[in-house]
Amino acid sequence: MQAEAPAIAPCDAAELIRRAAALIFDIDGTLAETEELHRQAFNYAFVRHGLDWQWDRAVYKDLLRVTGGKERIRVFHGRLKIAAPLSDANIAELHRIKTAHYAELVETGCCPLRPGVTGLLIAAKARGQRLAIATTTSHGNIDALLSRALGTRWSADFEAIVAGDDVEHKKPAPDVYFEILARLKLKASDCVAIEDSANGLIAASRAKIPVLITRSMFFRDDDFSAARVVLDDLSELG
Ligand code: XBP
Ligand code: MG
Repeated sequence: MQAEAPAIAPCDAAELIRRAAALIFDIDGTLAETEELHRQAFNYAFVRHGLDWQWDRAVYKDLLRVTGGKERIRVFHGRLKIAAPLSDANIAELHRIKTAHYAELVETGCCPLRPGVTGLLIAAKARGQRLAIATTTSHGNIDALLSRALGTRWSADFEAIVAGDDVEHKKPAPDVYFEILARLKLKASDCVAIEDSANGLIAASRAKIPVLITRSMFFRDDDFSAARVVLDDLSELG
């Protein structure tokens, strides 16, 4: 494993956050530990579709190197050399079932925001900082999670929201971050990206945006050496 980012004291981490004109949040793994629910939703969709596929946590952890649920299904299918062909329409239908079930799981309230997230959002708003979302998941999934966690008017606090299918290339490509910078009309150095995975770190770094990592369940041992700060969670910002 490569060396960690030069450890800077949490107070410096808080300073990095405070100094930013805008905070750009990733969703899955960063605001909430949603990947376990995504995994359960994928498995539900496979059963509903009559497939004997079941992704356990170890398989899913490996598949998470592939960003995008539809892309993940295709890569898994490709590895099953003997599998019957799976058309784009089949994958889209599988993903539709998965997304609908994910929303039902989120609606139960079983996936709260991670420690420190709500406090950071409140403090950032009080400081007049601009907030944005740059994610690989879908607008529907963002809305399901944040409506449940922050109320139905959650989007009023986010000036720009860019989801995976809004851009040509998903993370680790920088597309979502370039689109956010364009919409905010800010320089990369004026912002901080808050991420949980190596793919997210690479995407934001390619857009030259400083990155704060909040370690998450499936990506704890990713290489975060390019991050400005690596925290266990956002409650360390104080
Ligand atoms: C994480 C992803 C997404 C989710 C599943 O996105 O890579 O694909 O795993 O959501 P983030 P979809 O950039 O927020 O960490 O099935 O909608 O892709
Ligand atoms: Mg993430």
